[in-house]
Amino acid sequence: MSVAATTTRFEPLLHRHPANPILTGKEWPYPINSVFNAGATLLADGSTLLLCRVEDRRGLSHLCAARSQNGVDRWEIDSQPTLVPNPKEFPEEIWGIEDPRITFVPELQQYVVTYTSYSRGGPGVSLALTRDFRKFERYGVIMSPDDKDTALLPRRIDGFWALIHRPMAPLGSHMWISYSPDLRHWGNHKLMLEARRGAWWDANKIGLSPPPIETSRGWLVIYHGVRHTPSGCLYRLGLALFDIEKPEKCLLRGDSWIFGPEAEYERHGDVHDVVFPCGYTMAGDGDTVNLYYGAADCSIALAQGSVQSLLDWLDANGSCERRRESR
Ligand code: BMA
Repeated sequence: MSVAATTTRFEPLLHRHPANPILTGKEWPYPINSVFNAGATLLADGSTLLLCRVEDRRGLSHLCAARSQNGVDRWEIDSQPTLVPNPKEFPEEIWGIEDPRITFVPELQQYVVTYTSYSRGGPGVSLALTRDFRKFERYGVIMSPDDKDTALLPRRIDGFWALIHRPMAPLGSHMWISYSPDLRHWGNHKLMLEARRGAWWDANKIGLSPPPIETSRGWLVIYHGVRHTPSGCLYRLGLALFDIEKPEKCLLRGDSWIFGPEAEYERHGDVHDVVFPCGYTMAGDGDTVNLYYGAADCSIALAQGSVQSLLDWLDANGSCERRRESR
């Protein structure tokens, strides 16, 4: 690590929107506990859809859609839950469904939603297809527990669909990528990005945050790292870049986190010190990224940044994986 990296002031790459938090439980049309960790996408008419994780007053989560013309305010929230756990047909959803990520897949002309289904056996990964966020075709569990933090890449790689996910293992929770011919059967599993060890901010447990951003340089990945401290966990965000045709190959990874809990609504809530993005939209300029994140498991906030600046930061501060040296 260079001296400069340790002593210069960090210029923020992601800027909090002044209207933050942009959605809270107070706006909800029916009684809930909290709303956070939303998947995001642009709809065909240019409006923004957030598929929000809503925790009810039993502690179980479902998903609810909110739509806005500008992606910041005047949200039209479905008057009833949009996707509810259906444990009769899908027993793995018995304790709720959480943390959706949305990928629009041009080949299918559908949105693929991957989400955590909380089963008696632990959290697993489920997948559903939709054209309109009103009707869903559920595929059920595609990755058995413990596994979460998934998103599908928007197109096939060498003829196979590619899914990033985060299985939990006693030696650490790392990001993996798996391939499938049909979105149902998954194999060819590859370790994609490892949690570091020891004192690092992203030691022991990392996971994909929003779906990867496709750039001319590769798949730009914003991931979360979890630091365990005596007063609880700290969720922060880091950056890495992966090969466009071989997405398990890490090209660059930043050493320091780029965004962490600082604002009051991120520091204090049902779970303190959590920033947890599950979705982004890209602005018309093709560079501005609108990152939607759950704050302290209580509200949804927005931060904006430039893809070019994120890539420039990685060029200046990232290195290719140094597995043996750094851990
Ligand atoms: C993670 C996920 C997120 C949650 C975070 C902090 O493990 O379950 O849904 O926001 O913990 O509680």
